[in-house]
Amino acid sequence: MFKKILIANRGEIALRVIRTCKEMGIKTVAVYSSADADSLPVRFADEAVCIGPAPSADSYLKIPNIIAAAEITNADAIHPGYGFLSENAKFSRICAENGIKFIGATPEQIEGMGDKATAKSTMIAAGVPCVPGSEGLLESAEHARKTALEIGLPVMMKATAGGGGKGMRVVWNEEEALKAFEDIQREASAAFGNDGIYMEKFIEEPRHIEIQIAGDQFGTFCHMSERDCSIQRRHQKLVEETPSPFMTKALRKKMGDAAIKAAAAVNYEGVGTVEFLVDKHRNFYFMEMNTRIQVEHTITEEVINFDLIKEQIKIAAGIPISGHNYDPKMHAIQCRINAEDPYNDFRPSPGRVADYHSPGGHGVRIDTHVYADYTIPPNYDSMVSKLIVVAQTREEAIKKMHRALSEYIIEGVKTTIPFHIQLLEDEKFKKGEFTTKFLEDFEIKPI
Ligand code: MV4
Repeated sequence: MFKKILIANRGEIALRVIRTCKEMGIKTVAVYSSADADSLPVRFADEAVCIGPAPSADSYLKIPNIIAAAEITNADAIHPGYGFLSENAKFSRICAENGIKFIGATPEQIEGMGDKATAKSTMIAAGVPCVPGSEGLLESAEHARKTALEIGLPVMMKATAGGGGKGMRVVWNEEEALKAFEDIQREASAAFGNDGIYMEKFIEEPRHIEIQIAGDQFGTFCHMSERDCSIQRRHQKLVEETPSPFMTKALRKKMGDAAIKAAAAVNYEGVGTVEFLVDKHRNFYFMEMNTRIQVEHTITEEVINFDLIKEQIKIAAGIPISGHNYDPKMHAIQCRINAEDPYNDFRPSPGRVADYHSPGGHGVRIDTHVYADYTIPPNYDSMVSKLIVVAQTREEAIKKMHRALSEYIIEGVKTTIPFHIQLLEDEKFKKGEFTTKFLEDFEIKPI
């Protein structure tokens, strides 16, 4: 087992990883920017190293500084959390070259999954269901127009280097296909330095359902149930739950098997997530594979009573997986509490948290790095905390979450708490009737 892990991240996920390391008897090194000198990960880690000034590009993304911190402290592994360098092939490679175990995917896996058209070809070859579409990349605007007619309108055009909603367009007619090709090509070459574009049938009003998987160095895999992440706004998830209210036992088995096929096709080692689009007929299609721990891993932990960070560290150390395929008996929901103003287009609201009181009680979990008098810096994402509840049924989980939100006191910054309270009171949401389009039509009532 590792003796000392450096956590190349900040905020709640840095704290989350430190907690599991402590329980496993592994020493920890926090790295921090000058904006995070007073943060809880710095206080709770065994050692802490400043890696630069506030901007991420000069600190949490600065590979030489992080590697130097690992060498100075003699860390034998690096946990990258989510975001920042967690899916950076170059960082994964440099860690390996310096004899430091990167707790994440290999450079080859990150590159293979990062190029969406390549990832899709790999999945088709492995027998994972994908949205019908172009074979490989489109060569020209005219090729795009012809392919759109062959596939059948509407279609979606996507930059192969995109993902998470960047570089994509819905196309409803031939003229739009011509224009979308030119537009995406220009945008993608500026944004990603890669102008490859592919096309697929547009799935209208899908659900976003993802499967948590784990695989070890011995080629054993398991799927650990799903998460429904359809409640998103501009590709930012706000609420996640498991099980999905749309799931059936038969669909879970089919999607779980497909997720394992996807992971096995790239010899995946570690914990990961396979994202699917699910249409109203319960057809499902591979979308992306995430080779990192995700923000919403918490709800899976609650329903299967299992520490996914511990599993991640154990797999990286060469220990066989201890998870298995699950049909969860409990229901968990996570609300992302962001320092954003839901009455003002979710505008970021960083600043000093003047007062802070978090809810508690049976079945309530909070993952946060925030405390009273903490100042949320403007340099990073605006997440304040993750509020997670677990209960026997979805109905009880919704009631518990509503109760917990009503106890939550965060003063000095605007938060998404009022949004969450109203969402939980929505009749359609309560019935589990929602797709990725739900928040487009959801209007928050004035106070
Ligand atoms: C789609 C789609 C409909 N049809 N592909 C958005 C993020 C990127 N990973 C893929 N996305 C989509 N791909 C086809 N063929 C609709 C979306 C989509 C979406 C997917 C998941 C969650 C929220 C979404 C919001 C808008 C569009």
